[in-house]
Amino acid sequence: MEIEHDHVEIMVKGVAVLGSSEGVKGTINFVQEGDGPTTVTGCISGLKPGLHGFHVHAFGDTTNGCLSTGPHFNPNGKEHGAPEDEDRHAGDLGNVTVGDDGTATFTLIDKQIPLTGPHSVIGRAVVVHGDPDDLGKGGHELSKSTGNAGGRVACGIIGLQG
Ligand SMILES: [Cu+2]
Ligand SMILES: [Zn+2]
Repeated sequence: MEIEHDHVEIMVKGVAVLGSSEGVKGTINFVQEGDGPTTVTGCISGLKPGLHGFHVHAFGDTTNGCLSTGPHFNPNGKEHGAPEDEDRHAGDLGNVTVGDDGTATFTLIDKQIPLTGPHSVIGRAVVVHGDPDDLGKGGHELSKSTGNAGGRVACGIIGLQG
């Protein structure tokens, strides 16, 4: 009897525990099957209600807090944009929506943040901002680089999860 191995896909998981000097807490989970898209699920608390920019930044370095995580992860040299845009940083995951209770629970699926290969986001960082990401369309001088999303209120290094 022959066993088919063609459709066996390896599942890789990552997790980031958010740290913050401003009382924000949260956990972000990442799952990718084979070379499919990555599913991100998150639960964050302690934020002001409304939209908050949410990105993968280039470095998993928090020696100087969230500042040392560098710019948005951008291996293809693009401009800042919305998750659905062709021209976007790989790390541009848009906004998370925080309710009146200060918490956000969300799931998003994205093709530009793999957990394996040369553009893997393992070892990089997720960052939550104080203000909404304008998705490159705000006309501000920072719109095309950061979405003018304000300060970095929480971040966490994306590590491999078993
Ligand atoms: Cu950011
Ligand atoms: Zn960006």
